[in-house]
Amino acid sequence: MKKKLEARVFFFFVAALLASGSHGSKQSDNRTKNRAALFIFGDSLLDAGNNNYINTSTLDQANFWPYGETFFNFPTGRFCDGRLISDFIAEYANLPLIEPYLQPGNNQYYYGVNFASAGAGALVETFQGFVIPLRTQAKYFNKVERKLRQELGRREAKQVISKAVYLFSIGNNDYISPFATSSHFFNSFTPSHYVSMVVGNFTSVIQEIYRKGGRKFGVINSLPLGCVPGPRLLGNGTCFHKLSQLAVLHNRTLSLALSHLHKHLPGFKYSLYDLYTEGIRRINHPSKFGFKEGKRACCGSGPYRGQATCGGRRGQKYFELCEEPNHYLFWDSVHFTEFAYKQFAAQLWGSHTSNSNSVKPYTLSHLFQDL
Ligand SMILES: *[C@@H]1O[C@H](CO)[C@@H](O)[C@H](O)[C@H]1NC(C)=O
Ligand SMILES: *[C@@H]1O[C@H](CO)[C@@H](O)[C@H](O)[C@H]1NC(C)=O
Ligand SMILES: *[C@@H]1O[C@H](CO)[C@@H](O)[C@H](O)[C@H]1NC(C)=O
Ligand SMILES: *[C@@H]1O[C@H](CO)[C@@H](O)[C@H](O)[C@H]1NC(C)=O
Ligand SMILES: CC(=O)N[C@H]1CO[C@H](CO)[C@@H](O)[C@@H]1O
Repeated sequence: MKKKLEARVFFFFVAALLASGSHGSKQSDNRTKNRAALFIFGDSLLDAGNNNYINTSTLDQANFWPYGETFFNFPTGRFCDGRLISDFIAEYANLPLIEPYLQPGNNQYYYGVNFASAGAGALVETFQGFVIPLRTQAKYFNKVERKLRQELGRREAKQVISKAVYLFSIGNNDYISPFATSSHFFNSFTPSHYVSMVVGNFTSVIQEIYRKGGRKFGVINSLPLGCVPGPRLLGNGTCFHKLSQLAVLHNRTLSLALSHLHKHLPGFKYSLYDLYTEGIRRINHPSKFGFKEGKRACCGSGPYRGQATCGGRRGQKYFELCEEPNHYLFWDSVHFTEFAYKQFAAQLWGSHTSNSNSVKPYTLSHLFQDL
């Protein structure tokens, strides 16, 4: 177990338990009207602190300084200096911050809830035992759906579910884990078979939510995995090709799978955000997007600050921290800064200033407005 932990130089992340309810349907009436809730699933790109409440390692947690140093002024569990894409989306949609499912006392789901868990993948094998896999996140959603039905009644609950937007970032860890652990699971498959399993498990969760009445899905594809600071170490300063190849294959397969669902499921709508392409653009031309540094992380150690030592709680006390996170594209060995997430969120939302062709076929604001 220890060996396996130490071998994990870099990684990602993600949510869940059910608390009992309090408010009756009368009070919720106005809250659910004319407003779409936001349910969040996936990995560390979207985990707002669920992993604070599971038995895992500090590799999969970010609840210590300097995580959270800019916006929240305390470590919330987000793998970032500040807010994540999902936090900005909630703000644009006039929702409050969407709380982690496992956060004690969090049992109000009218605005949605966050199930994401850092390190999680679509496959249960991915960082097994340390994360909340997507399948378990979906089970927690089923509990939430049942609770909404009990509180609001079948009809109103159904409305909340069908108006809601379901936001996902998943797959990154399924591709990182084979290089970060000594597990041989990955080696039993060809890359394309492996990718089809990842996307297959992902879309089966989407279909399960669709069967419960969910209709509006926001999906963030894989980031350029080989070109982030941690994996760049393995590539001797260039992008780690094997990992980027998996991300590209994932993006193609995912894009086809979603358009297939769109054709075959009545009422199914989605926004697919091409984080891969937008990430590469900023890595290659940081100054065009307001960054001073596109390859080196703000927090960490070693070349590119690619070693996952940010915070000094992961087996090595020494780490470096930049003065101004907003000058950097990357916050730590695999994660972006708040400044970067804000740009991605604006594009995914489709705000007028973002001017992006990287969200298709609908923008997320379109899905939210479509009540
Ligand atoms: C809902 O809103 C209406 C006016 O918008 C108000 O009169 C009513 O009291 C509200 N109901 C609840 C339960 O808050
Ligand atoms: C947490 O996991 C460790 C091993 O990873 C184990 O020794 C410990 O008993 C677990 N604690 C709980 C509360 O489950
Ligand atoms: C889901 O992943 C498992 C491995 O965890 C695999 O055996 C199964 O075939 C996958 N399912 C789909 C629909 O691809
Ligand atoms: C990186 O460089 C070292 C020494 O120059 C070499 O042994 C190693 O094979 C290189 N790795 C890659 C992935 O190119
Ligand atoms: C590099 C690459 O292949 N990017 C693709 C990722 O997937 C999207 C579809 O969402 C394509 O448009 C990109 O070209």
